[in-house]
Amino acid sequence: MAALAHDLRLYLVTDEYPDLLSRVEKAIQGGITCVQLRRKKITDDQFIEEALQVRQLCRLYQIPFAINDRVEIARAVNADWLHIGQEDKGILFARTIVGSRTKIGVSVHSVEEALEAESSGADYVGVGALFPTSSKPDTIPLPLDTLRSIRKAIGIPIVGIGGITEENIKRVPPDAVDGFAIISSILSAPDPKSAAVRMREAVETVLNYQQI
Ligand code: 3NM
Repeated sequence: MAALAHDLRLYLVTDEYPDLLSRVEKAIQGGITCVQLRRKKITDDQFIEEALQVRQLCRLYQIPFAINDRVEIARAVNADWLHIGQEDKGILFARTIVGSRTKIGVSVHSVEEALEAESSGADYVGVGALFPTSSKPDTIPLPLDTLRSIRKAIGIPIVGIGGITEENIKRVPPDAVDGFAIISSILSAPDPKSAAVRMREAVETVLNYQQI
């Protein structure tokens, strides 16, 4: 768990951005600790092509590479992790496809969903949205108390997601998460490398504070 929690500290999630590969590489150079390829609007063939490119970057910089949602593609490209939502086919199905070596993360929004994910064999959960976000319009900000309750209820690592910025990250309750998943605060920045450097510093400040 310690190694996984370490890799989850600053989790870059992708979206529809021009020059995505170059932005992701800059973000890696700035200090993100893993990358999840999340693209909703492209075909399987396009997704596979992009997945192979992002995987190559992750291998080069030796950070884990995750695929969002597309279970068969995660297996086909030998992703390190697969991340699924509540609306996907479920962790038991996913596990039969990707096997036991691929770590599986599940998005959860309540204590019940978190317990269910853990008992079904999830390796980590994503909890969100922590703050309002325009990257995923259908998500609803959760009371931070729910995050605290999820922390108490489960033993697997937790990644906070949704609208996280250098400023509001300080409002996340101490000891509630192992890492932060971010799209726009890094990928929308004019310079994703320096945005990632600043965000990594903010993440380390919050996480180190929690350990004191
Ligand atoms: N999932 P940004 S919020 C992909 O609440 C995603 O489960 C969420 O992007 C959830 O850092 C979200 O730009 C979007 O807010 C995160």
